[in-house]
Amino acid sequence: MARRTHECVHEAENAQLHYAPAHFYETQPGKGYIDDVDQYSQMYRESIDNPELFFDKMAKEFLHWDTPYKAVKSGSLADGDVAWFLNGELNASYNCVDRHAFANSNKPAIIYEADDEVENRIITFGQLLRKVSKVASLLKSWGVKKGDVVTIYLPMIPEVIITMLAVVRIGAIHSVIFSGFSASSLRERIIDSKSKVIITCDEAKRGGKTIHTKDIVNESLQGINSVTYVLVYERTHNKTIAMSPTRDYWWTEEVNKQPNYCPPVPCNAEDPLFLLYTSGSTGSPKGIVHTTAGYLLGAAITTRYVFDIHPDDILFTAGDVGWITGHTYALYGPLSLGTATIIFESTPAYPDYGRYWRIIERYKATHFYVAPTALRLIKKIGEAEISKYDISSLRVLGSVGEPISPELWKWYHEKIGNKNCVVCDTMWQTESGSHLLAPLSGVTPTKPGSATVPFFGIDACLIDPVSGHILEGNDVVGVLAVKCSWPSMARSVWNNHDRYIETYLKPYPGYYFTGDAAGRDHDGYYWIRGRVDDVVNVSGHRLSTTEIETCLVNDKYVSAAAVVGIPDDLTGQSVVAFVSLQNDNEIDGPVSFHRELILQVRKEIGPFAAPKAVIIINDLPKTRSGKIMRRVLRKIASNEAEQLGDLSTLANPEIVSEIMEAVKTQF
Ligand code: 6R9
Repeated sequence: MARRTHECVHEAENAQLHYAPAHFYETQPGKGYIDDVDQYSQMYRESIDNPELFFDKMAKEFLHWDTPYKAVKSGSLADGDVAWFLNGELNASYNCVDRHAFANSNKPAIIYEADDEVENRIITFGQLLRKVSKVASLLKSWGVKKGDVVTIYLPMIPEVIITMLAVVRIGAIHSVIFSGFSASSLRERIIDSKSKVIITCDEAKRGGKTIHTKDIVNESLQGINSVTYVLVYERTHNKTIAMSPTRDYWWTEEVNKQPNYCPPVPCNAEDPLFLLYTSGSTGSPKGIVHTTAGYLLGAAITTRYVFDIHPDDILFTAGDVGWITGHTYALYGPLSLGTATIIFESTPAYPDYGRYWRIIERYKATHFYVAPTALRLIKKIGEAEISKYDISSLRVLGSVGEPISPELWKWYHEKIGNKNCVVCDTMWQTESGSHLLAPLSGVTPTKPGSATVPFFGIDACLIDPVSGHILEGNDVVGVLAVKCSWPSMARSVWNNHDRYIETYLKPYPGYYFTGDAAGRDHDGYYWIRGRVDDVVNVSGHRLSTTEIETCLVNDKYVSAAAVVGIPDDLTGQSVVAFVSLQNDNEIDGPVSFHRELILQVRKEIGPFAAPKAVIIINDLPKTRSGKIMRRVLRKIASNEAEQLGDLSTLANPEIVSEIMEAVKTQF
């Protein structure tokens, strides 16, 4: 993988440089923040050569501080003790709400596009301040204090943003669990974070369907006595749901009686702001810890410079707030800048494929930020709807979560952008907090399929995975790493700092390891090639193969399981599970058994993790030391059996032809 290669040169040579179209500049509400690519280069150099000076200026310009910091940065990647803006104090909720409410209380903050359009609402900064204050006061009265973790299990409704801001207003830490997660995933995360308070709703609405959210919470809390309060927002007003008389409280009754103002608690710059669980290469999910000042600064500066956000722009981030994209670019980025954010509860297909475009037309959204998987779906099924709407308010089209192919990039540019917008492919991670690689809209020339160049402060490099040496120069492929800390990088894994060090800082000592492979072409542009660990990316959702395998082997008939990700036209990658059985005579019939296993994954982890296929084989391909050779399974399932590579370490080579047969009958 580390060799100098022509592969990425080819990609780059084929890639035509795209400059921002005239329409982008004509409709820009004011002067761009950065004049040209030379200014970017000069600022980038300063951010790397003198981060103290660069980020001192940024932190003063973008954040409101209650107490000035004493030093800009300290610690090192080698020691895993990175800290930014030492001894400074600030409050994230104040930065996202109060200061904008004081400046212009009638300005829209949250534009809520409900599952059913008749329920749409707009919340101004002034209203947001009151709503956040009330929930914060309630939490305070329940004894929630600085450093406590509050779990939030809510769909994409304004109350999820209100609750997150209320938690951080009193210095507590939120842990938002994506509302598509099952009861057992929720339970595991509640236990790991030691949350005593859960905030949820009676039921959720998505695509016209009702989801029994509170029932899921009830199931997840069975036998957990440490949870003392559950606050239930009345999304559907279904009063028949099961409520514990001593633990569960209705939102309207409790929140409405609270005072309209709750003072924000000054927090240390390095106090945790939130936890967000993400999948890694081992089974149990990790609670990624982000801190107050560095994270907020990263969110604010990337939103402004990458997206070229101006004060009256309207940002439509279509991702769920249960993932990092929603945290950073539906909440903290836009609101810290005082920019309106669209919170979308439904799906792109409900009630029809015109939904996204209707939203953009209705609110005159200037920025649209989405994962390629949604674009693939629209391209395949819903393309005819696009031209029915006036979406000419758009200036920037963002992409996130997985690689966007050059073809899809061009389709996005032409069909959605009408060749009038900048396409902005942003590569980053839960752990990075904000963009790592991304063009600055209107400044950096783009290439379809490349997330282009590093953001300020990101000293990106490629490392030879075999020697561990840095690959200098261009036209190289290796693993993507970062040489120095940046303000919004995750500081730890909740209650497990060793795991943080092991996962991110030990693989290449002195560097932050992203887990991705990438190429750098002759212009210094980066081309992401996907994960090098056991992480699969399905529809932009990050899944651990180990977690799915653990769930499959819980079945009494399964003796071993191996899960791989294979390319999928619609979802980017899809999950294929190979299982061997204890005793296959006992199962009812292969078809119902497959279904049972798929259901088990849906139930244990969530519907989005369900394998596309379950293939029963007699044995898994293993090395002599007993390691499963997933590469063999991946190649066969991807129809690339001619590229199986070196099989000399395989202990049971006879299994290969059997697996090929089993795969053939399945697909
Ligand atoms: C923001 C987010 C992170 C992983 C990351 C990489 C993949 C994200 C990408 C991309 C290619 C892009 N990824 N953006 N790959 N091009 N523009 O998605 O965070 O859920 O933690 O996933 O997603 O593999 O390492 P997260």
